[in-house]
Amino acid sequence: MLSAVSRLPSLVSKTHFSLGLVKAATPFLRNFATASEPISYTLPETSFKAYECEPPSCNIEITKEEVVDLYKQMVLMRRMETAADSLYKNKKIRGFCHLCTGQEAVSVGMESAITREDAIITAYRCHGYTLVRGATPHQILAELTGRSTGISKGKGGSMHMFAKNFYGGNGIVGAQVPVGAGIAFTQKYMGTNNATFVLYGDGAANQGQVFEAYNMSKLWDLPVIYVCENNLYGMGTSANRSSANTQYYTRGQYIPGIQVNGMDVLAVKQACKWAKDWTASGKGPIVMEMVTYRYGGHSMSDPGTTYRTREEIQHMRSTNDPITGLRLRILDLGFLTDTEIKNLEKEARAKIDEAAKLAQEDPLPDDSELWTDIYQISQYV
Ligand SMILES: Cc1ncc(C[n+]2csc(CCOP(=O)(O)OP(=O)(O)O)c2C)c(N)n1
Ligand SMILES: [Mg+2]
Repeated sequence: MLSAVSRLPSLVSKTHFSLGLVKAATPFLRNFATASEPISYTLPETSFKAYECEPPSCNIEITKEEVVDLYKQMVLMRRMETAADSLYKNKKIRGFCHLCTGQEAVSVGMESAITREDAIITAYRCHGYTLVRGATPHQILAELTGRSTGISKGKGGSMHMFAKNFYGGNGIVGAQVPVGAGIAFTQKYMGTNNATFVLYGDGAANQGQVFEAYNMSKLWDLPVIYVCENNLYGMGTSANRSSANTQYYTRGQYIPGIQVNGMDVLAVKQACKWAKDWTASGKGPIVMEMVTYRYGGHSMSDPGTTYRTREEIQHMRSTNDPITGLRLRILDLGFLTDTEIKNLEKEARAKIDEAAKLAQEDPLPDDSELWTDIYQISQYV
């Protein structure tokens, strides 16, 4: 009888990284002096692939403080999405709801590499980005439950969340890509030396407007990083059925690109730092493919198991999970003990339980809110 792994679709076994990623590639380094003192660490060689450029270095500096913080953020995000899942199933959240469970390392790693003056724009799978851009779990869960305390005053819902220098939360597949190029144009025009990270999926990657945005941004050498979150599926269609070339990092043709292990938060951080330096040095756009995986269905109305096997999902969880991977590293490096990690997880659970409780008690938006935030009443829009 075939093992579960050998029955996986070839795309998954070819595209994804093995459990090797979670094993520390450097010897044990337990003698760090303080939580904020950096130590040298080597990422697995398979972390990056490059197209028409040199890949980022696998040698990085990390501190205990930073690694533990990344872990806490990913755990908090996963808990928040788990709470959203159960609120939805209890009919406290209505309408669309797209969870990012499994993809936490991308948003958390990205935010840790940039500043709040850099911009991010994404599609509808946006709860995680809203969290890393500074919204509280309470504001996000209140938005999902349609409360006036939500980040969009309860009027946006799952797909329409915003924060400072976070331009959404966009429901039309691919539409955020040229908008992101426009934000980068503004950054260049204003001479701010910031960059824009534009996220889109493997499904969106085939749209014409993506290539139009590539073209304009290369002509003007805009500080834009096109980040394809390749979670292997666009709704129920696998990437190899929708894309003639699934090496998304090569699809900028005249724009260099890198492929990144999007299940490894440290690799994501290193890649985003590298990409920001690239744009800051005036070399123009870069394409980045984050190889990742969503555990849940496309949205809450999709069980997510009709177009892929349960074995595949289980395999990804047990060999590539971003949280388990970082937990193993933390233990390996002697940064925290098992009990300390369990305590962090308990704290995250308590924070989210409290946020979910508050969100459900908060008031609905007032009827008068129907008429606000529709038009910008000013001379300059
Ligand atoms: C212009 C447009 N076409 C179709 C849809 C319906 N739709 C919503 S999500 C989606 C799949 C997109 O997949 P992908 O870009 O891989 O993103 P993921 O959901 O995997 O994050 C489709 C076809 C839409 N919202 N907008
Ligand atoms: Mg996808």
